[in-house]
Amino acid sequence: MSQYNHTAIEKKWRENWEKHPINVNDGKKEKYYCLDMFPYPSGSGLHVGHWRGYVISDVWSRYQLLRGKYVIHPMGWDAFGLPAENYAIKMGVHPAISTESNIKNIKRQINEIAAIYDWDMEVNTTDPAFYKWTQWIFVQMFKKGLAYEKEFPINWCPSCKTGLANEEVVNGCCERCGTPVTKKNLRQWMLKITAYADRLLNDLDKLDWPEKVKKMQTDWIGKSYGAEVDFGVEGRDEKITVYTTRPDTLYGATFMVLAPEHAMAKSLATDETREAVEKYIFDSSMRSNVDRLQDKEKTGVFTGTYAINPINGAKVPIWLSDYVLADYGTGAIMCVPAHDDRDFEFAKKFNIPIIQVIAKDGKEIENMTEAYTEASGTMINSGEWNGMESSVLKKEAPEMIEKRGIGHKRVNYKLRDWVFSRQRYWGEPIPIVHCPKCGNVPVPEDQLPLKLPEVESYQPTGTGESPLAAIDEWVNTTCPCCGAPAKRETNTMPQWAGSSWYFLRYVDNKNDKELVSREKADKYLPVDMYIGGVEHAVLHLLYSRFYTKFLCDIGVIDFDEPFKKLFNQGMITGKNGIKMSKSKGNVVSPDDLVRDYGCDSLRLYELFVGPPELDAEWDDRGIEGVSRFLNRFYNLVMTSKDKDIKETKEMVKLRHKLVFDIEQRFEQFSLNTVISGFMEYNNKLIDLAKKEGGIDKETLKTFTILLAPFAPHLGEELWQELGGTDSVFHASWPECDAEKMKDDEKEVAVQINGRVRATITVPADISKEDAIAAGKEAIKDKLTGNIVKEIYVPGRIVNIVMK
Ligand code: ANZ
Ligand code: ZN
Repeated sequence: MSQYNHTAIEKKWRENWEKHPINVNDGKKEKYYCLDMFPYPSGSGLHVGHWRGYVISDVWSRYQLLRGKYVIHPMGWDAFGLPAENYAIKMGVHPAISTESNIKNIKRQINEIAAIYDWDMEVNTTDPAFYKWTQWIFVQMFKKGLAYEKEFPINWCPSCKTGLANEEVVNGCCERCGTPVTKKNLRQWMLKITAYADRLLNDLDKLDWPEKVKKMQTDWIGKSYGAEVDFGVEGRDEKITVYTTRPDTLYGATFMVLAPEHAMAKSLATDETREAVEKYIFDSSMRSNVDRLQDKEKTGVFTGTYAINPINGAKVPIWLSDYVLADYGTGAIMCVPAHDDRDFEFAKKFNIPIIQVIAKDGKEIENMTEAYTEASGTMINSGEWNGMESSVLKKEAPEMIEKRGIGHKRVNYKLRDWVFSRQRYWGEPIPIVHCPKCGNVPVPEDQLPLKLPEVESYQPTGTGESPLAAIDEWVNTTCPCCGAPAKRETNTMPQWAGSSWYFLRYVDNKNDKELVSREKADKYLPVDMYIGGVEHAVLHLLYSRFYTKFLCDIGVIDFDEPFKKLFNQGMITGKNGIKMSKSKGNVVSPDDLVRDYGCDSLRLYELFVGPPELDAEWDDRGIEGVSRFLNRFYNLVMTSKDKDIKETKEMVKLRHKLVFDIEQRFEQFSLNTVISGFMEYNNKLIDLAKKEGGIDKETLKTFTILLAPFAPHLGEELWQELGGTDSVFHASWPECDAEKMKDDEKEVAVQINGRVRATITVPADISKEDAIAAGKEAIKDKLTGNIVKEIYVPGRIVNIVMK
């Protein structure tokens, strides 16, 4: 068996594609936009794990090409952010310089994949011609009141020395560096993403996305229905409003808890409790959210004051505890220990009465050992509500409470406005001027981009100001409105700013008048298929949806969801599922594998390692198998092509079955089984070739087309060997004919005791059991006696012997 020369073949076709591009927009074809999540150009380059996503998207793109589409398949760079800046701090090199050299290197590596990226569409978020529009969007949001300033305690990473959005805090730690996040009072720019909460939630229904990701966004938005209930305060005129999603349990509220930050917390203290209350408030303010959330033991302090439950006039003690969050609901809750876990734990610890108001299994429990948290069961101990079903009451109670004048219906969201400023250098400057007379004035649009100035020190100040604050010439400016001396905003945008809209820019990346022309947007957008890792489920993917909706609202584009379909690929890990990283020394570079086996083999192997949506452990050795398959197919074609083999029924049948199987698996995105399918059919064809002296051209051509998206170089080469004059990607995707897939059939006589009673048609290769069963079915009304023997003469007779 001869070895195909992958080096020569791959070189030949790369050069050919350079000269004759295969993905051309003739203005007539339907567009298909297949997008990769664009990479951050890090210094360490690509490993085999990065390859996988790019191979998946390229295979899918080439498949669409064969389906007759014009494929939009762009690539770009998400290049602002901390790593480049940290590198600058360490090496004293301007981030733009290290970014540029990283891009060069990664681009070279990406080109090794032989993907059909259209580099004419390339974008780079740090290019002023690009971030002009990132700033422009901010200005539009500012004008619509969606970008605003606010001073409040934000998440602060003491190591990155910057504020963070809620989405960037994972289990209480900085998403980037893992340092526990603390709070810091800072003036911030905020984006009012909450104004879009309902649309972001409801429109998830429109999307062909993995359910898992939709659920994560749903939970993140966290819409809940309930009521605000007003509790009076004993001996005072004030009242305290709580938010509850379980107003049905109102009779069971035996205490109340306020967040230590609640405006009334301090004032509720009495002379006896003041010291303890103030200490508790102070201690909580010193604790980071991580500590507060990870608390094993509930802590709290009694204020000495009582509230009045408005439903029954019961006197309930008011406590402070940091398990109640200041910025959710009203920052105060009514506590129902019988039906809420946290309240139960708290009540047990501080000996507060527990009143069950929903029967569990029809009973009142004598000694509760845990809360009964389900909203199902009959109401008890609940006055006029007794006997009602709790799930019904849960829905009706808000209205009842409203009618009684003790509260009102209320919908709440977990989603918070987006903290949009960062106290760092390497980001888009926020285009705002602070004027003592005019207030915040946006930089006029014709002065955008507002370019990032050169600085001497990239070091964050740690005081909550960005390094830009140290450049007087930059900070001091004049007001665009009144001309008075004014100061520039010194914060920059978060790393997510550019990636929230970059996909719109690819299709019109050189337009200096508009973000994207409406004509091009209508023609080429939105994205049909978006491929990337699942780690972006609530950050990038939520922000992008928000930006798209906003740009739709102001008429820039005419659609309000950016990504119709989403595919999350799994990660490639080293041995034992360990993430590939330089520090672990388990990074596998694609370079050697490409050299030894060729790009096509590595492309196939990247997909063969397992279902594309699942993580997979990398093992170099497996690439031998796919490489052997490609060689065997190559040899089959080379030995058959000049023999002019006439197609047999068997060949036709295999051909149609092949198309059917491959297409079905393709459409289900089961790319690993497409490849195992190729291997199976190749073996069948090789067996058949032994019998028939070779395989007919039509079958070989069909196989070659199907294989081409996976192994594009070899696909082109074999297509040419089989007489193709144009690119294989200009052939059309083969059709399969169900009729031709059918196995041959035979007529079989069905006899009883040797006398023919019926004839049936069965597949030629039917098994004995199936033939007999089919025969018996055909004569079932005549099978009256005891069957003593069943005989099948293959392809001819079923004989049932009866007594
Ligand atoms: C009484 C009650 C009884 C509650 C019961 C639950 C179960 P979601 O679904 O997340 O919106 N809550 C309200 N504000 C809070 C805050 N700022 N910090 C901590 N907890 C808060 O949860 C709403 C429920 O969480 C509310 O309903 C309230 O407790 C609590 F058997 O009120 B519930
Ligand atoms: Zn002014």
